[in-house]
Amino acid sequence: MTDKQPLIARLDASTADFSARLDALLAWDSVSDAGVAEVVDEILQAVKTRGDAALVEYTNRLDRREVSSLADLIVPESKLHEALESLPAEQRQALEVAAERIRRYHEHQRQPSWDYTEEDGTRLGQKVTPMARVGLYVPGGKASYPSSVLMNAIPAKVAGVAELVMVVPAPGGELNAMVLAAAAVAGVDKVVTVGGAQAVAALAYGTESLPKVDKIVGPGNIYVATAKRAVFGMVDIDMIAGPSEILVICDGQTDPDWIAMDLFSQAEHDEQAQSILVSPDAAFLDRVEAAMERLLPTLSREAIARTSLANRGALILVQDMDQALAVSNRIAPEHLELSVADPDALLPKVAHAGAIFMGRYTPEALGDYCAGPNHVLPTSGTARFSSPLGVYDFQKRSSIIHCSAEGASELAKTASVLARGEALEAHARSAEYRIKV
Ligand code: HSO
Ligand code: ZN
Repeated sequence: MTDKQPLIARLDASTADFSARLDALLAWDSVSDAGVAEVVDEILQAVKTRGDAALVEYTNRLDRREVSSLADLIVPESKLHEALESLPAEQRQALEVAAERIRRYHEHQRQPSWDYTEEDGTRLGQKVTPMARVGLYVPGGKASYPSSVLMNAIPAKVAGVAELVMVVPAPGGELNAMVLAAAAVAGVDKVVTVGGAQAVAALAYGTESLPKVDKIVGPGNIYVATAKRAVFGMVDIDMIAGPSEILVICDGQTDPDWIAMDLFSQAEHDEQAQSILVSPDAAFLDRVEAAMERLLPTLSREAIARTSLANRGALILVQDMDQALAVSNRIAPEHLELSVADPDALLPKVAHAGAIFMGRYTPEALGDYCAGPNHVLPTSGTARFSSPLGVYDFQKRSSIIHCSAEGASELAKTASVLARGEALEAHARSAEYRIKV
């Protein structure tokens, strides 16, 4: 026996301490920090009052740039197309295939306007309108993913957003060519190389050179998340994403190497990511653990994955599939893989999950890149009440009411009674004028 720390925790759902251990595993450090909030407030205030000048100062200071005006931070459209053309053919083609599939999927999500006419001729309905301007934040550091550019930008464009402005920090002037190429493929209208809270401020308030947007989407570090929270209400925001998670339910019949790699695909994202396997087959959990031991050292991001698995990973033994689903529903995972022979039999019992990957041939990685559905999903149990990013997040609704003379006369009687009950005289009389005598 060695006293080496295990690679991943083992839990048994039938033991008395299971619930407490699961709760401990699900806890994570959320983004809120008084020091950060103070810095962010100062930046928001500066950009709000001094616009372009403040944006240029912060960008020069924080991103090691030496530009003299905001114009220098705007990436010309020709650069986006150059970036696309400079990619190896294979990468360019993969981006285009992924973009096409994401677009096709999201086209199904468009919500149409609708109306109906009542017998008296009164027409009621709902008019759906895209947001006019949206800002997309793309991080500059380790999580600068071209796939996330596609996943955020394409639904906005499918919704009909006229102006999609992408902000991305360029530390030392360096930009990721594949991120720019993804922006070109997705139809982003403008790219500005600013990042951090200052970029969020510019999008929310507008500056002399940059238009104010209606909604800000996209992931970012704690400064970006704090800034998004602060401007929410003045503009809409998407969600404040927590660490990424995967939960795999397996009947024990899938190749353990496949399951090990599916768990790693989440764990390699960051140290706080969470990978959980649930199975009724104890011997299978042993086989997966052995596969993990063997395969982990072959990963380029071994250190990150190892930390994530040690801190937040788990192999959970359950009695049967019903218990597996109960555990999964309690966690409400961002990604749920049903690695079983008949996933359709389990699907009706899944109450909460951001995305559901059906069967042994549907690893999360295919959904992360190119299956079609969005990879921006509710994390940290928020799948209990929220949904994947979609076209509907970039559309809003207006109610339509068109009364006929006859319809108004009838409705006014009801309105008048309610208005007088609320002691609102003008409301009552406004309605009563429409009553036919
Ligand atoms: N799994 C991430 C998305 C992603 N994976 C981007 C690879 N690139 C969201 O949970
Ligand atoms: Zn991923």
